[in-house]
Amino acid sequence: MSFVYKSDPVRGRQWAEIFAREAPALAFRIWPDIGDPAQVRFLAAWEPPARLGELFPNLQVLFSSGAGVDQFDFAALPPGLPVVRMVEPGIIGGMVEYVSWAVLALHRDMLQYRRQQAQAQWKAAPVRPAGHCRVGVLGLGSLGRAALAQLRSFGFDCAGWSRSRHQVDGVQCFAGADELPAFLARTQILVCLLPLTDETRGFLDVALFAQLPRGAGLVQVGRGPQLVQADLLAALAQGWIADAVLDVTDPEPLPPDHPFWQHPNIWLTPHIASMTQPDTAARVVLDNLRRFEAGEEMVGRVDRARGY
Ligand code: NDP
Ligand code: OXD
Repeated sequence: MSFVYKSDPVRGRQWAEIFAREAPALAFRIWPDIGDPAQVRFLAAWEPPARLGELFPNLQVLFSSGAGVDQFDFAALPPGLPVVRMVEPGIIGGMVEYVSWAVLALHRDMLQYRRQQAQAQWKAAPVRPAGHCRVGVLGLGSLGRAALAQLRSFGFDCAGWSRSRHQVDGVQCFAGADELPAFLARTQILVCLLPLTDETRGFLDVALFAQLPRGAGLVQVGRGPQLVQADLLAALAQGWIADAVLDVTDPEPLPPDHPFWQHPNIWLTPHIASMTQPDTAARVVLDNLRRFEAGEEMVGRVDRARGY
């Protein structure tokens, strides 16, 4: 019985060490060294190979090596194959750091100070307490909730929005399309931590931006295709959005002449908000294998019909 890893091979070797220590009976193989395909029961991949069901006829679980699963073509996967996304402390910690940095940067006018420095300008803006700033997070999943817990600790006035109803300590929770306008109307810094699905593609558009208070900040850490780029440029030009921090774009990277690169009100980072950490991820996957064998629910099990 074997486990195939098909993602960054350097990180794969770190997984291999942990598997060898903690699950020596399970052969751990790094793509393309797959051994006998009929022996492959588990696959961890960012992009699964084509014709997965034919290649690995006895595959029992597909693990995403990242938090997102939008890179999977669900229709091409064997029907009924369990799919599990990555929910692990390393990726959560990285996202908490990035969102904290970005929200603090927007709250403390750091993009304005970058612009001023380029003009050799020494000009202070008033410092407002975090408690006077209303932050809203789209998505109350493993990453959204963790980011909100940290933002609360700075004292921000926090809210979150999700498809289904959640209760999160100290966070005003909104749910569903009906409550989106109220969530947006109160949100001065908007963080997007939604998965990419048919419903969230193009979600960050002019209609949404127009519901935010004028001069809002945007942090986009979900997926590039959720943002309508022309609408962001228009919202920035009109002042509906004051500044934006974008970690994800469509495509990645943007072409060299794309207006986002040189835009004074956009801070771009190259999809580095968070990354799966091999040591913690391998242990989480091993725990999920134990759960699978015991017939228990695996952490991060994806609802294939819902797309996340
Ligand atoms: P989860 O699946 O745990 O959470 C997703 C959340 O989004 C849930 O609260 C869900 O609502 C909500 N949601 C999904 N669709 C809708 C919708 N149509 N309307 C309202 N709410 C919706 O995901 P994670 O928190 O683990 O990750 C979120 C995303 O972050 C990933 O899919 C990935 O795209 C991105 N990411 C980006 C990284 C980066 O480096 N930039 C790194 C890692 C992840 P409900 O709770 O009701 O189901
Ligand atoms: C992920 C990512 O989904 O890095 O893990 O974006």
